[in-house]
Amino acid sequence: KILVIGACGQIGVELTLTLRKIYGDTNVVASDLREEHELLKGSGPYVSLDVMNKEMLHVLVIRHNITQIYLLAAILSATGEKNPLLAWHINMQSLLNVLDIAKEEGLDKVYWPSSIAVFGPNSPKETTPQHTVIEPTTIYGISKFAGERWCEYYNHRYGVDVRSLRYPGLISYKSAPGGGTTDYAIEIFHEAQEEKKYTCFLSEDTYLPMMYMPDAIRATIELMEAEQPKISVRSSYNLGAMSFSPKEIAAEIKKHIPDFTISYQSDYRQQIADGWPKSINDELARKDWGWKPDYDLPKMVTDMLKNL
Ligand code: VAH
Repeated sequence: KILVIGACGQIGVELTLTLRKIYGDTNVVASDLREEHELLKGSGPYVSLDVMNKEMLHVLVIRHNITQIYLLAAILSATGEKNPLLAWHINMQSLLNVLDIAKEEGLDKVYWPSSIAVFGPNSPKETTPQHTVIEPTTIYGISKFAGERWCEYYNHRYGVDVRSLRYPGLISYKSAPGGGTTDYAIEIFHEAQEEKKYTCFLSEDTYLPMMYMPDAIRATIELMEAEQPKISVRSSYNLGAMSFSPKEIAAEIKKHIPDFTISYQSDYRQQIADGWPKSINDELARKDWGWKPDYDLPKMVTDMLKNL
């Protein structure tokens, strides 16, 4: 049985629905601190869980015969900078609780997301390599980099089959984003449809690696279903699809909503974005387990506007 922790979040909702489609509704237990998300209601078992409570998590794993855990609960980059010590505590202790229970109970697999936020101003900006200078400057990035080190440690030392992806900014319409720096790329669609205008909190040429949620969910499943010998990275795989700037996504939206206008008002999130890569080299994911993105900017914008 699979346990999804953070099932009501931006990734959690879609991952839970997809896992239920593949493995069967009753085989995927959704959990979150918050009450059950509308889209999950009636689609399978749901439990209220605080992942920081290791004993509660351990009891839940045993009671529900859990054999795999997907840990998606985290404080993201923008929110993290407002409360660094809380973000560090939540992002690290939740992972350590899951890894230690996975070791103790001999779970089959664990999934934990990292992020391109592990890279900092001193990393190469273009086609950022899998192995390079990694000096994150946000607490979120620091916690994700430290988490990668713990994942590799639990794999090499205790044989825990934990797998991870460095997601780019993720864009989706089914559930709200959770306080990230890339959230502008989701807000812009809502504002374009409702107000026909959007004031972007990043400057027009802030070029960032991005991915449409269907691609991110498929990448996660494909990584988790890959045969163990194919996995050569036990920290976290670079994963890419496309890169764009606010100016470029606004122009693409304008093709569908001609009188849409965008203005720019950078805030504290500009500095976070400026420290991140512009594009990612994900050749290892492509070589090891056949990664290939499906959505580019035009295809994503069309699908987002159709579904919003
Ligand atoms: C954030 N959406 O903005 C997340 C992600 C690469 C960005 O990690 O914090």
